[in-house]
Amino acid sequence: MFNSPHRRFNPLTAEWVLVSPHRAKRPWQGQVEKSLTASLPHYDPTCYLCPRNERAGGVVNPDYRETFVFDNDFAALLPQEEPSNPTESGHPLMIAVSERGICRVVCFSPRHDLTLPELELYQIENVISTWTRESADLASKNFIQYVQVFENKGAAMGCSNPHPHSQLWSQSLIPTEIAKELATQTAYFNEHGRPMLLDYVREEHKRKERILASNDHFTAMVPFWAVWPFEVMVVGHRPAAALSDLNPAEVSALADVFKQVTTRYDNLFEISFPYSMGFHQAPASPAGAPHPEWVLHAHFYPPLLRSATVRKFMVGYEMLAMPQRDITPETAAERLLSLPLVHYKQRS
Ligand code: H2U
Ligand code: ZN
Repeated sequence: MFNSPHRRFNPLTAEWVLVSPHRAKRPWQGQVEKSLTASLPHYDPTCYLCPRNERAGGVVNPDYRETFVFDNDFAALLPQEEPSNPTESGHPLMIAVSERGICRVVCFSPRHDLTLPELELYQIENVISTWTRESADLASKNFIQYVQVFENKGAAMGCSNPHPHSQLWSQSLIPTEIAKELATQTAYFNEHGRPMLLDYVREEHKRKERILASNDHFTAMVPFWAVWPFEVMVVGHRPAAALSDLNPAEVSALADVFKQVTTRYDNLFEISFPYSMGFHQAPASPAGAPHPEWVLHAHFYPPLLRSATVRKFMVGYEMLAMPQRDITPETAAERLLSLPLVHYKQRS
């Protein structure tokens, strides 16, 4: 079945992906080009994220030594009390509702040149703890329903600055992707009495075809229903609604899995591998509401397909009909697993 066109179901979004493995018979025969990655300085005097430098709004960054958090100077959402244009409902086909929120930026470290896989484990733990602290702070605001932690990495993903950083956007609406995952996980839990993602991880461990990294508390795999060629999902081993539910051992375990996944990513084409990565936490509101259906997880969506310069475009059929992929998730996992766990820059 898996050598001919078929579709796979994503139970988290209740959407299908078309898989066309026969089109990928020759996927890695083409030349693998290495893009020349300019080596970055430890400190860049023109970078608005480096310590001691001035940002766009005129604020000067502190001489920070670990992570650094600030409110986004060009935030997509604002915490305004009184919306200047309240709900517009003159016609049911033209609905606009004002939206409140808070956006923050999190720098991983003072170093302009060190991405996640190049950081020490304790530094990755520190980044996760910063995401946790900031998520909890934003979730505690009465008008916030959801906190999205994400990293846009690389120019290919529209990242505006190579200084390793991530963002938190929090808002008063449960966003589209979260609403889908809440509905599917709730329905599964009501039907089976178990969280969907725990059943899924158990099945992946039985099959051992798509797992990339695993320890006591987290598993990373190319999901059965992956859309992006080298998509990865990192899933916890127990129900957890939010990053703030993790204990110190789980934070270390998560850092370990993140380091393994991002190292393999960089080693694939020996470049700093671009992606959009983000955590899916349960809605933050109503505060304290139990979420036995929710298993904390992260999605990595990398755009590259065949080389450092050949990317997968979500165009044509994908835009107009449904997502499609050529290489199977199993082939992608096999390829990532064949790579060393030592970062290419650290190999002599
Ligand atoms: P991305 O490169 O992932 O888009 O993130 C950079 C963010 O940093 C972006 O959202 C913000 C932009 O609004 N920013 C500031 O807050 N201050 C600045 O001085 C420049 C950029
Ligand atoms: Zn910098």
